[in-house]
Amino acid sequence: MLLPSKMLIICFFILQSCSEAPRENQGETGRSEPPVREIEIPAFNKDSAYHYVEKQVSFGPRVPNTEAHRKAGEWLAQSLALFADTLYIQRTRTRAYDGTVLNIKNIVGVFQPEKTSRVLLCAHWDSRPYADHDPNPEKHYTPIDGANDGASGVGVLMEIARIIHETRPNVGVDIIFFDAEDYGQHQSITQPDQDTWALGSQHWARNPHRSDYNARYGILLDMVGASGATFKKEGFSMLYAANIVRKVWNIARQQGYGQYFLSREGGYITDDHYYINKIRGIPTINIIHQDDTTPHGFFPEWHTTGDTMEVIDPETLKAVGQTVLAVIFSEN
Ligand code: AHN
Ligand code: ZN
Repeated sequence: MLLPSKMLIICFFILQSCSEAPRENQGETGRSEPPVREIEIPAFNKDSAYHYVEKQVSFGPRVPNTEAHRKAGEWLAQSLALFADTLYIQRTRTRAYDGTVLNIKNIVGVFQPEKTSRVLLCAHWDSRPYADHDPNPEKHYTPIDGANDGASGVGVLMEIARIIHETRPNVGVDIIFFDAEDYGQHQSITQPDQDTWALGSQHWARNPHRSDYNARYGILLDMVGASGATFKKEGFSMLYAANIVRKVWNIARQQGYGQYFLSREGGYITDDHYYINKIRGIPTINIIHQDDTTPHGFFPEWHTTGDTMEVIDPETLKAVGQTVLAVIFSEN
């Protein structure tokens, strides 16, 4: 069988009881074998994804109310518009925990708007204003590059946008880049308030780009680019969308990425997906790098000036991107 070289073929074995089971194969044994559905999954290009990460970082720290943030936001919107069928820019002002009024924008790309069966993919595009976990205390108010914390998830989703513009899945897809996820309270504040994080997604969850918006489920990508990343089954994802976690982790294993997607449960992380679940009621999971060898539980350079392109490994971007593509293309 001849296939375009960039297509991968994955066979899914479907249970006999499946209502839409195709006709049974008569295998060499003459006995009936499980019917096989062949699904073509386009190949995720890790170098293209890496380039999208690098481009974001090249603007400098994407901290709300800065010139780098404005320019990066403009570039992101233009880039997503090249691939999406419809683009929404959602601008608002929001008050940060320290009283600063932030001018923020969420960027929404809609693919195949006519489809009612939809999947939401998202990541945050801003970067943290402070390296408040830097080993050097003098850096605790220095803005960070956020190559992994921010740019990696957006880079993977830009590459997916490029692909699904070319090769259409059976489901509609919405890609949302949330702003102001990482303007949460400084680490020096002793009384924690989780709601100071994820301001862009909180706004969207209360005011979606279409008032009737719905999706079957959502997938958030956060810190998906570090070399040797490990993704544990995050607490809120298991609480609100355990079946989606299982689906994604199974597909990751089938794709050969079981060393990244661990079959262990991780901590509860207040992140964009929490508000999508809680406020919007769309079951949404978080694919997030968790590491129990660090004091904060994330990758070693988290919220430090060390979160630069040096931590990014194209193989990790590929493991996540290829898995998410396989999930989307496995839907009817
Ligand atoms: C808290 O630390 C409360 N949330 C972490 C969410 C996050 C920060 N994701 C990236 N940066
Ligand atoms: Zn962060």
